[in-house]
Order: sequence, then structure tokens, then C-alpha cells
Amino acid sequence: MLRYWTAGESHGRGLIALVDGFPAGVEIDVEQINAELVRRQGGYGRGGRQLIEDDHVELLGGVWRGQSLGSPIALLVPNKDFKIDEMDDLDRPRPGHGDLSGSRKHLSSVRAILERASARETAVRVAAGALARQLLAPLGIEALGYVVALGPLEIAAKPGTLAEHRALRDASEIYSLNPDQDAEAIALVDQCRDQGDTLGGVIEVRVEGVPFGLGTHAQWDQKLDGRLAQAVMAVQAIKGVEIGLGFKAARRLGSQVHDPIRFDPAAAGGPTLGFARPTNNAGGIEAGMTNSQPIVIRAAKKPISTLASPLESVNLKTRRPESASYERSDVCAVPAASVVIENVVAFEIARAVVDKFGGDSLQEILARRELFERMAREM
Ligand code: EPS
Repeated sequence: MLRYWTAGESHGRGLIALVDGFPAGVEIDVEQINAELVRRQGGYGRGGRQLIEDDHVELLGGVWRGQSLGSPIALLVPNKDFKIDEMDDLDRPRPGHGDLSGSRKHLSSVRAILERASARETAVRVAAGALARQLLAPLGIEALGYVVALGPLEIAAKPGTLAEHRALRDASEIYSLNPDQDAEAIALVDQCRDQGDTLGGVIEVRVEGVPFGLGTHAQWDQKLDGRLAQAVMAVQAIKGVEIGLGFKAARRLGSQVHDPIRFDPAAAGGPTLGFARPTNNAGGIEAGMTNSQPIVIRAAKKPISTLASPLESVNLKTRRPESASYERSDVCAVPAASVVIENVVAFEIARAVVDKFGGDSLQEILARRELFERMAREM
């Protein structure tokens, strides 16, 4: 089974991920992982920490001569702002953060909680996801994440292919598919900064080139939609996840929700096996399995909970009312979160690929995918 764990604090020596079950024979390009880390540091609305950090990954094990070995892969993202031993505690828990619940749960300081709860940890989740994409690339599976709403501002995608969308997204400071709306979005972030407030938004990830049959209908904890929802919901500040039509499906009749099935013999040689779907309201997943249509998943990110104009709180020593503590923070990290979500989604798809086609080597995965599609075509 392909999986990973992370460790490390926001102001500790660094963040690590241990990726287990990664197949052998995958070309690993460290610069591609670093490019994702740089993207995560960017996007309009980020705070002072990103001016200090120069995020990059060090591969500590599992890769030799540029290829995965089939053994566990250890990734390190060092922290330049390593100062945990000199940092003060916080007395006034920030509403929305883990400060109050975590310090009660562990009978600890607030610092002991916030250092791990911080979204800094997402740097190494991005690294693990970017590694997993290098397994997906030879299979022709590609993920793209972008911002579709920033606070009240809806940002409609310009039409285009995945490659055109990638270029649009990379030209936008908001990481949206419509750079023409950047000025409006930037003005909104600036207004929030001036008011000492923060801004959330909605992120969409599309995965293309997905074969039939990733995930399963047979056991709840292996359904792909469930696994994706867990991976995305577990990203800091995410409060909602939708696949395909999501919540909109509940308000429509069945005839307006389900994607008709057609057969197009001209496409039978491709990953759809010729089964065409004129719509994709299912977001590429039916009964916990991929149906060869693009996977479409959306995440709602709440505004960051550290406010420059802090909310009402309580001093933990005196139990008296006081404003919440303030620590350096971002005004809007929605663009950065789109990088995180894109990469955690990619990791789950890679995990499902390994479950379906085997985990020992890329060569075997490629051969088994070809065999599977031939058998499914001929049945
Ligand atoms: C983050 C680094 C953190 C925060 C941010 C995410 O660095 P610092 O605490 O030193 O400023 O800027 O985390 C939060 C906003 C939060 O509330 O946890 C990063 O690298 O993404």
C-alpha cells in the first residue's frame, strides 16, 4: 500500500515525510518537486514567513541514481526560520485555531499545539504529492488545481484544455483560470489586509487521463471518493469537500444529475474504452470507482484564523476576557492551498493506481494497465 506520514514543527529544524510503498523504477526529478514547493510559497496574500523561507526538498533515502528503489522514500523540507526553542507561549487562544482544544487535550502550552497545527506542514505534503505525480506522469494522469472563488468573488474558468488551463493558472497571481479577474481579487485581499481581516475561498482540482476502476465499490474505507474527501478535508483550514456536482446534486432531479452513457467506437482504443459521457456531474467517480472521466473535486477553505484585528478570547492564566493573540500570518492563503490540494489529490490517485495495478515496479504497473484495458475492451 502506498502511504505517507509527516513529522515536524513550523519553527523546528524542518518537516519530513516518509513515503512507504512507492514502486521502483520511477524517474524522480527533484526540480519538479521544488517547483511545486515554490508555487506553494506564492500567490497573492501570503505573509512574512515566505520571505524568509526558500523551500526545497532533500531526498534522504529511497532514490538512487535518479530512480526510486522500491524502498521507503524519506523527504526533508528544511525550515530556515528554525527558532522553536526561543519562542514564547500564547496566552490568548485564537478562535478557529487549535490553540484552545489542543492545549486542553494535551494539558500543554498553546505553542506545543500551534507549531504542529500550522499550515507550514503542508510544505512536506506538497513534496510527497509532487513525488507521487512522477508515478502518475508515465501513465498519462495529470492533476491541476486552481482557485474558483475568493471570498464572495466567483472566478469563472476561461475555456481550454488542461495544458491551456495550466498556462492560464500560472499567469494568475491568484492561481485562477481567469487572470483577467486578478485585479479585482487583489483589491479584495488588500481591503481585507487594511481591515486586519482574512479571506477564504474555493479550490477545484481536475485530474485527467484517469483509467477505469481506481477505488472500489466493495469496502467503505477503500472507496476513492471517501479517500479523496479525507485527504482534502485533512488539509489545514478546509471545511467542505464536494465531488462533481456535490451539494448541487441534492437539489436536482435524478434525470438532471446522472451522466448518460453512450458508445463511440472511434474512442474504444483510449482509456474510456469508448464509453462516452456527455456530462460529468459525477466528477469522474461512480460507486467509489473511477469511470474514466476527469475527476473533479472542490474544497472550501475558511479564512485563516490568525487575525491582525483579533477576536474575543480569554486569557488562559486569568480566565478574563481579552483579545486573541496575534502572530504573523497570511491575509489569504487560498492560492497556496490550491497547490496543496492538487498535490494531496495526486497522492490519493497514485495510491489507488498502486492498489489496482501493483506496487513493485513502474514497468509492472504499465504492463498490467495495458493488460487490464485490453481485457476490459474485449469483454
Ligand atoms: C506557513 C507558515 C507559517 C504561517 C502559516 C503557514 O509561518 P509563521 O507562523 O512563521 O508565520 O505563516 O500558517 C498559518 C497561517 C497558520 O495559521 O497556521 C506556511 O509555510 O504555509
